[in-house]
Amino acid sequence: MNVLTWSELSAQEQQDALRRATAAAGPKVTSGVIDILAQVRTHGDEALRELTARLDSADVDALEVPAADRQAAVAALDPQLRAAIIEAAGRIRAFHEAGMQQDYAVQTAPGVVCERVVRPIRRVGLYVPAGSAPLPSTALMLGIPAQLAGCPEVVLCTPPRPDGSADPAVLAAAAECGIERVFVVGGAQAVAAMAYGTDSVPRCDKIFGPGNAWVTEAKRQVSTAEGGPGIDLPAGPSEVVVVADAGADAEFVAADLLSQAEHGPDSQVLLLTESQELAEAVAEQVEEQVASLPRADIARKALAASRIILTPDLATALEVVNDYAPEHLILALREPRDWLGRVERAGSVFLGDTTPETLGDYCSGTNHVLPTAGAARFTGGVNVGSFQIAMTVQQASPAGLQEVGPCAVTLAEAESLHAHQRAVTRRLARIGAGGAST
Ligand code: HSO
Ligand code: ZN
Repeated sequence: MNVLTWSELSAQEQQDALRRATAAAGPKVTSGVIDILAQVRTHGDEALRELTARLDSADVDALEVPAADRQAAVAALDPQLRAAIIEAAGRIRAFHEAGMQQDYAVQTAPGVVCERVVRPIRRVGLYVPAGSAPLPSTALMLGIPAQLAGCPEVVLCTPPRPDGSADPAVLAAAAECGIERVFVVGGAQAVAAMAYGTDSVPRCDKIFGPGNAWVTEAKRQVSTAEGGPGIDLPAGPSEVVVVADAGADAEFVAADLLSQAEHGPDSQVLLLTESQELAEAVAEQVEEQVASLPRADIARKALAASRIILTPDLATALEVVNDYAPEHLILALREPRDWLGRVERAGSVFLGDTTPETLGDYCSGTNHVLPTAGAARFTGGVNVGSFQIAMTVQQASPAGLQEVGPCAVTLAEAESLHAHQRAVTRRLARIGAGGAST
């Protein structure tokens, strides 16, 4: 890994050091996605089968996995894996449940009550990737909050295996979240199916989930079309920043960096440290550990664009973190909690030497669908609220209208919106005649 000394870099070089490997989708992906969306929109299921044969090399007749197949796959799953899925689901459920938004009501003036009531999104579409490997954990991270939100219809799309079947662990995770509609469709064509609807796949109101550049671009395109579905986040290539002090363990830090580097060649991992000795030890450890990884090729590509940055002190490291706004931040510090207050922008933060990011990816309870590419500047990750609509409600009694109506009349006058004004004054005229009580 490249070692850079922050204080010796010009402003431009500092910016370059933090530049992410991937920016927006290239023209090939953009036009390829336009093409796929159009095919699915016009030819529905027939296009899905054709694209699946061509892009996933799988012949799929029935796009939906029948209930009997889902149950059989779950029953045949390795019991240890099934138990781990159930165990993880329990903690993810507990954490997400505690963070649910509540309804509330405020009397903002005598006789005027304003409320917020939360409603589930009616039909949600979850995308569970299986590019280099199927990700049952992603099915949990999306399915559990959808279930807690009370979404009445949850649709899950995942790419088929070469024999046309869905990955059994993804099916088990889906079953654990009560998902009853699973489709073997992947890539941009899955996003298109959920956005427009086909004979088999229902049209969804919001589409969730990570994916490759094609999936991300498809989500972007369908969500910006008129009447298109909502989307969760641009969940792009994985990122981790580790901030480590001289007391950190180089072996652990290197393992954490590699855990995200192995996701894809465009993953980005950064180490920020004030200790030259630790920087060197981590660089050495990374070299040693990567050699024995089955996904060494992928990790090496990601490492080529990744860096170790020596900062003059930890305070500067935290400033860099806030500029970069990483998806994951590991504070490998002696007193990590003391530094947490300085973190303003990160998707998910991991404190101390015994909290590997892997725990958040799978089973500690937090969500792993998180803002990437700097989106942590303005949003957090997926949560139960992502699957809900927060609706406001209000009721004014006659006395309430008398109380706040004049304020509206003055503001409507200032905006020259006389119909608005009259909607109040005509009522006030009548109430005035009859008198009002709260
Ligand atoms: N770290 C990924 C999520 C994941 N990790 C799934 C393992 N499985 C999100 O950046
Ligand atoms: Zn991961």
